Amino acid sequence: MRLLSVDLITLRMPLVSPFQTSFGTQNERTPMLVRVHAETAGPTGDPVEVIGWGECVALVDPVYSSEYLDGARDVLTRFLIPLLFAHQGKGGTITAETVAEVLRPIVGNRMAKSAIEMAVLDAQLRGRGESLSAYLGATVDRVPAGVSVGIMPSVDQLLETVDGYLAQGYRRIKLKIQPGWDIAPVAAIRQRFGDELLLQVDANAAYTLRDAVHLARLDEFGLLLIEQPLGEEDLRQHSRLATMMSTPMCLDESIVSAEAAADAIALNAAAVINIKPGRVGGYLEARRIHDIARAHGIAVWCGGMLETGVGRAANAALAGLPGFTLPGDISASSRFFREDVTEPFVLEDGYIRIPTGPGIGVEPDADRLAAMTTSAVQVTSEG
Ligand code: OSB
Ligand code: MG
Repeated sequence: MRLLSVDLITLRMPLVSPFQTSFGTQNERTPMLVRVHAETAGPTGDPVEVIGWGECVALVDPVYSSEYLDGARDVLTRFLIPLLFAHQGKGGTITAETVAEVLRPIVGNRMAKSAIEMAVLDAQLRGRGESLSAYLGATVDRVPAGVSVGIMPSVDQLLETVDGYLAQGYRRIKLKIQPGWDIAPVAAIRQRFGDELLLQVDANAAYTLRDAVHLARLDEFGLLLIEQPLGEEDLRQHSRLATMMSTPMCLDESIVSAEAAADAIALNAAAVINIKPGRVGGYLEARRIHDIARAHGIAVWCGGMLETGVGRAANAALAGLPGFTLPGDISASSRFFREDVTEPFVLEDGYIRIPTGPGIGVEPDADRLAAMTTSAVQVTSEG
């Protein structure tokens, strides 16, 4: 395709309730959408002008990973998008499948890279009228919805919150844990809702290997998995911890690429992998991780980063691939937002329907987008 312009649109969206994890409390989300305007091959091969959308999942502060919103905007504006225009200026064409290779000279910054690759992919698919789910190889038309439940001020409030989600139909509960909020909330949930409930926990790197004996107390509760108890770079230590407890080890923060996934599997550091397209550099790398895990018999599920309908649509498509055998953090828009920038995703019998339209299959509503926008920058070939 021929890139014409790229807009980086930052939004402000209040959360319906504070979301507390071991790394902090979020009261609002400030997603950055990427809007690509391009000329690409239409259904008959003739050029058509299209718009494509991407979403950058970086948080405001570098507390989940090293990337953060202002840094992602900066690297996109000053390095990544100019590299694409430079490639084009030298006669190269831009395709979703080659974006990562063109951007390879810039190290890391995977959330920023993912956002621009996603927008290019959406534009390319919209041009030829193909859905992202068909492109990626999804084999179902809906995915079971799981919900990530933050750390609460009290166990009573937690039970009430989980009760509400189960009443809405959520099919799997993930509890955020941290030292001081782990065994007791899990025990209370099991006691109240029984052993059949699909339950898992996520520590966001809040523990160390010295906590192994304590964490092994979770084993009696029949959890699906424990997600990222140790640090991002602690692959060997996760492997060691996995021998000290029976709850399946799942990695999130540590899986930054297909290479990291291959290492984690080889080291027995992960029995399960949480795949987040933003964290690994895009939907194409996410699919490669799915393929590697599947070839090794490792279960995967699709993580979330409080996405707007834009990212949620694409995550649902990815989660439709056959290796996604566990419910993901793919919830209704209302889990986080009173108002979404797209038509809201809703639960239908505990499932989220995968969009079938061209590209990601959804679009921001122009009025809501304008109302939520706090800043917008445009990058063109003129620089
Ligand atoms: O660790 O999975 C995580 C949200 C922000 C940052 C990290 C994580 C999360 C979630 C998922 O738990 C939230 C969602 O449903 O989008
Ligand atoms: Mg996680």
